[in-house]
Amino acid sequence: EMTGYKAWLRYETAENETLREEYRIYCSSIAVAEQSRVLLTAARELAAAVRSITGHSPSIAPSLDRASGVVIGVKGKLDPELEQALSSDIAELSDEGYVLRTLRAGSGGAERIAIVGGAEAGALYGVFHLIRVMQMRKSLGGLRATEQPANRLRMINQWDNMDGSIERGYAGKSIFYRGNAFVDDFSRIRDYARLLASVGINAISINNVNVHREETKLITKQYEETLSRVAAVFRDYGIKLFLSVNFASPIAAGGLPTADPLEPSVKEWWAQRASDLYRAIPDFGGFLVKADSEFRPGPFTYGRDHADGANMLAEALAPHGGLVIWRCFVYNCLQDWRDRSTDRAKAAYEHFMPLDGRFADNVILQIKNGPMDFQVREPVSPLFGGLKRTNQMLELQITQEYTGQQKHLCYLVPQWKEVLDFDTHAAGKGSTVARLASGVLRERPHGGIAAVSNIGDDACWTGHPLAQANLYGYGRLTWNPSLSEDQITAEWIRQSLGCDPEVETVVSDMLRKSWGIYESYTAPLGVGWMVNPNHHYGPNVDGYEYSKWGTYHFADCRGIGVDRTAETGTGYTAQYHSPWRETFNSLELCPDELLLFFHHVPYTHVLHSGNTVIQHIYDTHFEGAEEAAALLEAWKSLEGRIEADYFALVAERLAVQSEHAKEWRDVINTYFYRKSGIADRQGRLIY
Ligand code: GCW
Repeated sequence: EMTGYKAWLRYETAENETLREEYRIYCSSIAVAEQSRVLLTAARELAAAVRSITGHSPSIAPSLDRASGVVIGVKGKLDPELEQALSSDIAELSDEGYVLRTLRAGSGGAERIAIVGGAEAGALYGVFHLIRVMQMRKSLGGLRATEQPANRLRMINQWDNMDGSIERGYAGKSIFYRGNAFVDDFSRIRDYARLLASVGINAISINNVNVHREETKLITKQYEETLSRVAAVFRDYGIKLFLSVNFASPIAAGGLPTADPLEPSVKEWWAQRASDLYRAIPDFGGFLVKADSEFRPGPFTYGRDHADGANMLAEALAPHGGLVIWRCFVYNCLQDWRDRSTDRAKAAYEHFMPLDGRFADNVILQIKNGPMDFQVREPVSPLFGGLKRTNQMLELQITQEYTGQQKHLCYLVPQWKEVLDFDTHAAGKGSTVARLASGVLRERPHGGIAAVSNIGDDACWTGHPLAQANLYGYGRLTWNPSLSEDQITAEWIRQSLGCDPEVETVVSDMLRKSWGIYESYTAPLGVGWMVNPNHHYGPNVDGYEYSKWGTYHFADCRGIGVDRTAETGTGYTAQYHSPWRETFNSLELCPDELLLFFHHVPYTHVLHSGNTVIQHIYDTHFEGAEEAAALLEAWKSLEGRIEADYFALVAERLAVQSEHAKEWRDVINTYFYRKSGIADRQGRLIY
């Protein structure tokens, strides 16, 4: 067994005999009446978990009679007695929702567990809930849970290329492709589907949004048969398949002279592609599109706008119930660094706000959490509060492009919680990103969350074994954004590393602090970047300073930061609703952690913390490097409590982080000492 391969589905045998016996009795048999694929998946998943946790194989049968056991079913198709007993629990259940409940079968009957989905997928999620309870070593007596997912779309975006590489992947090669073809053996894809379904993911796009030559052909006849087999693997786990498409496909794959979205031949071509795809995959999800972004083709070539482009694809997919997910990561990536009037942060809002209300009902705009690009700290994109009459989806990045590339520990659940909880004030108090993305606030027909995956064919999936916690936490948050960080962390640790309280204490502390630690030794106070160009790993303060990418910090001998205020800066702050526009615009009110994102200040500017900016830079970088070293020490205290190979793998990564944090510390501190000429008050070593 490869180290870390089972991730949070380890199903360790319960050591406590009483609990083990309880689980064995409750789960001695599994009844599933309907022979649908997803319900069979659910029954098999539960049987495998019970076998592993209790050492006994449950029987799987169509019904339970009066014995104890687990009934897995779907609302409206239960036996009448059970349907009656659960009537109030299941009344409001949506398709993907479920009821999980311990109850007695008739008078004198045995206690049993009912898992009832609104539809099949709900039952599968209910099963994974039950497995989670057992893995957390909790009693099954008195279980009564009703769950509904907060988001309709809970999606993963793979940035996999068919040559087997993964854009911004830090965990090996693709599990989907090798040598410009699909892999022959889908068993790893199936294992991935299990992991995803276990945390509630229901959609996946399987190729990079930068759609290259071979990938452009994925929507043609050539790949129909293979794709339908891939879709079947995911279908068993309630996950819909999406493809990223090249907007210029009519030219590149169809031999047409144009890809103009208003050209009838172009529309026909896409409509034909769509109907062929749906013949092969009747529940195909739809297209994910990166257009007119970082040199990708798009409607601009033809003098059309994004609504023209998206709606044309939407029209092709609509007859089949498909969706167009259109990314808002659109900005000028050929900026002149001397041009101070252009602000990349403003771009998404400027491009898409004027189109609000023009997108078809089956179009969803996918918006990155921040206005720049997945930096360790950014404000929330103002487009979330802006759009009123457009379906929206939040895009997060699980893969750690700018947060240590799975060499550094950086648990992103706290960052995502901040994003989801951010109150845009778009429609008064409580207009959170979570409610805008789900579509609840604006009563939109579609919405959800997508994130760029962090997995590859690495033995433990994620390069850094502890980076599995990010994939786990992401899924859980898409299901329920109000889950607390503590709960998610505890769930992940117990299921992945066992229920040793010492392990839980130490690892949860490491995870909780890790984002802050990473932030403290990298780019300061929200300014971002300062990484090496292209690969984005490691410190390079001016790496992007004189580039075309619109990513500047403007440090000179007096100060640093980007003036985005209305009065003297780029005016970006005006894209927010009150009170954020005033808060961010004001030097006094702006939160410290975002100060340099919004303001250009002298190094001697005093923060709310009471520290000057320059001293803050020195302090956080010295402390951050120390805290990174302390992560390794904390982990070492767990030696013997964690499986040896896993322990060694994590220790190795933490040692790399600890060394590399010093590199960050010294490069950043030296740079600012040389720029500012201001000494560290504590006289520590700066080069
Ligand atoms: O920041 C950039 C990444 C690109 C990525 C792009 C995007 C897929 O560096 O690698 O391309 O974001 O989100 O489209």
